[in-house]
Amino acid sequence: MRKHIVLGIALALSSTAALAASPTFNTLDSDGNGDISKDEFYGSVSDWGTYSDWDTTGDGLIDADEFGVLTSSWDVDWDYDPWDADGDGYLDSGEFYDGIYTTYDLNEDGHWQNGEWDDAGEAGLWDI
Ligand SMILES: [Ca+2]
Ligand SMILES: [Ca+2]
Ligand SMILES: [Ca+2]
Ligand SMILES: [Ca+2]
Repeated sequence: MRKHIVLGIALALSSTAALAASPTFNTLDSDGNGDISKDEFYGSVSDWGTYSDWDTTGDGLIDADEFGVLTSSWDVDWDYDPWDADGDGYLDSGEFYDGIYTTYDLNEDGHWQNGEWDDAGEAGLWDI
């Protein structure tokens, strides 16, 4: 019983710290295996509000205009169409994070290694 309470407090503290600080490679690599899987990325990145930051209309979707603002702000040259996997003209959060993840998975092995993470950070996705 006592163990459970202590563990609960430790988890609460660590998740608060993760939210307050800039995300780091180690924060995202929750299983500590040296790369960031898609699940690890999805699990943490949604807490930072990145998607909602770019959804300026607040409809829960990123349209081509919002995407255009993002790419010019980050100074990147990304095509909207391949990101919109189901072709409905909007990016839902899954398509958005998939697009980011795939863009920076340079060796296309389905995992982010440290260098790939750095590249995404330098593009302005997070402060490093
Ligand atoms: Ca990992
Ligand atoms: Ca929107
Ligand atoms: Ca879509
Ligand atoms: Ca990779």
